[in-house]
Amino acid sequence: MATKRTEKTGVIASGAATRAETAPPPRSASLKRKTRETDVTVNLAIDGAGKAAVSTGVPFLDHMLESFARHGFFDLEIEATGDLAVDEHHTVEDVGIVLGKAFAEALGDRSGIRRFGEATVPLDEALCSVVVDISGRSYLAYNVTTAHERVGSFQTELVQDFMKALADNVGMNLHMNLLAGRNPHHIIEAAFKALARAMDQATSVEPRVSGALSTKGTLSA
Ligand SMILES: [Mn+2]
Repeated sequence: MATKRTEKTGVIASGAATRAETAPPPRSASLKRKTRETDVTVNLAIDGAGKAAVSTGVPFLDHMLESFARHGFFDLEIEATGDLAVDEHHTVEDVGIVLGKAFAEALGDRSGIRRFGEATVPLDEALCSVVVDISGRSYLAYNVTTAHERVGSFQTELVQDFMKALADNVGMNLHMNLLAGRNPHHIIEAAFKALARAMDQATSVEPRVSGALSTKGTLSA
C-alpha cells in the first residue's frame, strides 16, 4: 500500500528543502477547514522544534496550544476565526478537529511509530497524567474536572470538548487523569503539557518497528 504522506510546502515545512535525499519525508500537514461557524487553518510539523504561532481569538486556548507545541516539540501554526459572539465552544472544538486531522494526515499510515505514550506532568500543586495510544481507534477518558467553571473568561469544560475532538480526529485513545490540583489554570496547563509529552513519545519513530506496530498489521483502519 502506498504511503499517504504528502509533501507540504507550508512555512513551517520550508526547512525540508535542505534535507538530504535519504532523509525521511517530513511528517507535516497543512489543513484548512471553513464552516459557517469557524474558519481554521493549521500547519503542523511533528518533527519540529516546538515553535508555535497560535491565534484563535481565545487567548487561553492560544496559551495552552503554544505550551503543547513547545513541550511536544511540534512546530505549530494555527489561525482561527469563529463566532465568538455566540460563545467560544465552536472555535475551541473546531480547532481540536483540525489539529487532530493534521496529526492524522502528517502520520500517514502510522508505520514505524511508537504508538503508545505517557506522561505525568506537575505544575505547582497540579499533577496530571496522560496516556495515549495512536491506534486508529478513538476514545476519550477524561477525568480532569476542576471545581472552577472558568479560568478568566474561558469555560473550563471546553477543554473536554477540545480533547474529544482531538482524540476523534487523530484516531487516538486518550486517557487523562488529574492526580492533584486546585488552581484551574495550573490543572489545565499541566494537562496540555502532559498531552504534549505523551503525544511526542507516541508519534516518535521507533527504528525497531517495521510496518505498523500492531498484530492486526495496520493502524490506519
Ligand atoms: Mn500558564
